[in-house]
Amino acid sequence: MKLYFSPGACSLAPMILAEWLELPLEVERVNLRAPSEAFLADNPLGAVPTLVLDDGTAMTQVDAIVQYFSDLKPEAGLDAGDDLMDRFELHRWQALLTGDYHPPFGAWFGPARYTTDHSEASLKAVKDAVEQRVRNVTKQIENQIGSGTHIVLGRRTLLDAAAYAMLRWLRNFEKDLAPWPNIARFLHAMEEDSGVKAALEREKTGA
Ligand SMILES: N[C@@H](CCC(=O)N[C@@H](CS)C(=O)NCC(=O)O)C(=O)O
Repeated sequence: MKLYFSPGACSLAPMILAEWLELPLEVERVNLRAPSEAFLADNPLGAVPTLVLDDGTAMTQVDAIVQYFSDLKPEAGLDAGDDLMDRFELHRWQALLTGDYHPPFGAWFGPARYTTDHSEASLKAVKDAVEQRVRNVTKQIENQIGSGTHIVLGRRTLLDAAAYAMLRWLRNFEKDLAPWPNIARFLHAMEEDSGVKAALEREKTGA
């Protein structure tokens, strides 16, 4: 199977999962500003991650893809398991990350998509507004991590990979992450992980 990715994007989440689960995964770097026809045929929204199975089936949406990877090897225990409340917790934080956290970053990186006035002042106004929103949601994640190094259940889950891919974007606002010491500890712990290191290397080399 092949994953379309872009360096620095949320496509890092399934790349980390593939390392943790030792899944055979080809990767192909895409230019999000000038997506190829072949890529758009697999994902008309031109977004990463996009996964293409060996039979040609195209799969999109980061939550669905990381869940798919985790389900390929349930014995690795990267999902919530059967406990009802554990499942609720994992899905709740997954929804917060992709529903509340990721979208304002999309607007911060590409403000022109969110206003019809493309003057410098208007684009700056969009970025300023979404930065405030990012900071508010970030506080929730900072409290959730608490004194630990995981997002939910006090152990490594697929959500650590998804959260890492998104939380590293905070360095655009505060390089030293000083306002968020728990998130800084989480990112540091992830960056010490051999699977994360390998995924980051693949992002760099595209191989
Ligand atoms: N809802 C999608 C969002 C994916 C998304 O927006 N990915 C970003 C990179 S982090 C992207 O490809 N942006 C390019 C674009 O939207 O044109 C998902 O969860 O996979």
